Amino acid sequence: MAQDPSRRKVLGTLASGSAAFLLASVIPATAAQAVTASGVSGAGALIPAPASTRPGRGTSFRLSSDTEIVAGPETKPVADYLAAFLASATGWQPAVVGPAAVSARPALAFETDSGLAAEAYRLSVTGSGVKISSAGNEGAFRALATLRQLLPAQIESSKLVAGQWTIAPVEISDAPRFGYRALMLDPARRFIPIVDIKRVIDQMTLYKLNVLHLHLTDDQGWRLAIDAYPELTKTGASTQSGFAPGTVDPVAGKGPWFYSKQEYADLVGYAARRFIEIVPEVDGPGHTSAALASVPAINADGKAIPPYSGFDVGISLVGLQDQQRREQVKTFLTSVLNEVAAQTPGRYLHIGGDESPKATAEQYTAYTAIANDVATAAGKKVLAWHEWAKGAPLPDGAVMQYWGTAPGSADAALARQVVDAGHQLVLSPANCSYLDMKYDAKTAYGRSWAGMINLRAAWNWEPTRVLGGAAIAESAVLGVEASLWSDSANQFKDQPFGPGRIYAPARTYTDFMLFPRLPAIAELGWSAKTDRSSAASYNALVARILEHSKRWDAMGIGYNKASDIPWSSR
Ligand code: TNX
Repeated sequence: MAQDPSRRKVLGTLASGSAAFLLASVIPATAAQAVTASGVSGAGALIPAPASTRPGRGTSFRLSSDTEIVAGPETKPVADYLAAFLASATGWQPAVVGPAAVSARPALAFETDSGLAAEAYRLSVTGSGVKISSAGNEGAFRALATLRQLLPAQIESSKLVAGQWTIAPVEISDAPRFGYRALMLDPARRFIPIVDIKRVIDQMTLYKLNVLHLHLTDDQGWRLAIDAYPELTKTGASTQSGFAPGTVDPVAGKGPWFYSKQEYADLVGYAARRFIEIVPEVDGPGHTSAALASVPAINADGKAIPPYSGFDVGISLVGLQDQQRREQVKTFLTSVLNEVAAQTPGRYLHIGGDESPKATAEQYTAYTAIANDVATAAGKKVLAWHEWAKGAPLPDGAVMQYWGTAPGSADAALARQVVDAGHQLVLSPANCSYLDMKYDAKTAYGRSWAGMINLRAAWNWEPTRVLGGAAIAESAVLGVEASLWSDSANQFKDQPFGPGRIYAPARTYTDFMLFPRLPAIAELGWSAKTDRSSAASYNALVARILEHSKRWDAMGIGYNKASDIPWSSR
């Protein structure tokens, strides 16, 4: 690939961002040496750090073959989930019993406290039992992430382990800073089989993430079945970045590569049982080659284009030059967004809007007006990349996702206007949370147009300050997102996966790019605002990450042993 249009664009329009760019890409040469491997464990190693932790008194809790899980009907689903989770590594299937049936033995008990917010919980560990208090299942499920991390790392193993399952006494009281803590995956560019998305969802649960944003459509592929347009998942799904029609994906086999309605519904349910909301994205008016190859009527000249399997961005635009074309686009979007909305229990439809250099301002406004109306009529709130705010007036409750890199830039000013108009932002500044960026110059995959993002850069940013100038209000931030794009998922030079393999399997790429950085961003979304710039706070994070890497080993996660982290000292 000779050109990198997104990089050109960023350097062109966000030139004033060089300071932030440098900030994110400079890795102190001494970072590895600076970290003293003061081992942390148990409550001291929790990620995200809880709001409050107090050492408990007395003896440790010990899980044994006859430990029961106590739960009323309100939290039975999460109690059952816990029983199944514990069974894999311990080989014991704890009985889930109602509060009336409690024996004298130390138990894992759920209790309801309707005074707590939905995701908040208290967790108390003593020798006589573990008690989890929450308003309902959601808070109980977040507490499970903490409970898992308090148990030895081997509890994550899917195979039987002869372990000593004890937890030191502790009192934790916890609630999230932001309600939207997201990861974005990009199956449009590099297809991700459903089993691998579920695997990522399971990884997300350990870090209390609660939104999975799926970038389902782009130039290189359309991945969700739409009954009204079967061609979208024939022609439109016959490509990936680097996979022309008819080529074979070493993991996913021959195309077309897409999710049937049944598979998507199954995925949505799988996520929902883990209290993760799916936010589907249908991108436009640019990033639409796959749709343009499948639906002639939405092309400016009424003719389908050939399917696209390259690596560029900013190359496509639906026909918007006159009223007649706009009607065609509206017909298309109405069917598509209604079908997607009908399959999406969540609140939001993400309707894209990024990188549409081929659209005039007037055409862009026309598209955003159509999509806003259709999404709203389908009963969903609009989520879109921040450029969307340049278009038609935003509907009530619309949320803009800021991906700029430069505090004080025109993009940041646009995001600030959005806030001033009373809308919230999801923050995914590309130089901090675009996890398709390399960690450092040695990283085998990924890109660097927004800088390199090592663990420190992924963690050391403050959501209310990314626009530059005065901090925006806490209430203007819906949350944060780590975005793992895949348009260049194949771009590694050293081919670490054996002779002839050019494309990493999707799960190899997600494991490597998400770990260790995703837990750091999850902490930004959940934990209280704090100064993350000091060496001491960063060293403490590294100590926790080192401890967590044992857990990733038990989970079979192929994380990146980035060279600025002293893995050997764990
Ligand atoms: C920009 S920022 C994009 C994506 C690319 C990504 C690569 C934004 C909303 N769009 O189309 O995949 O850069 O880093």
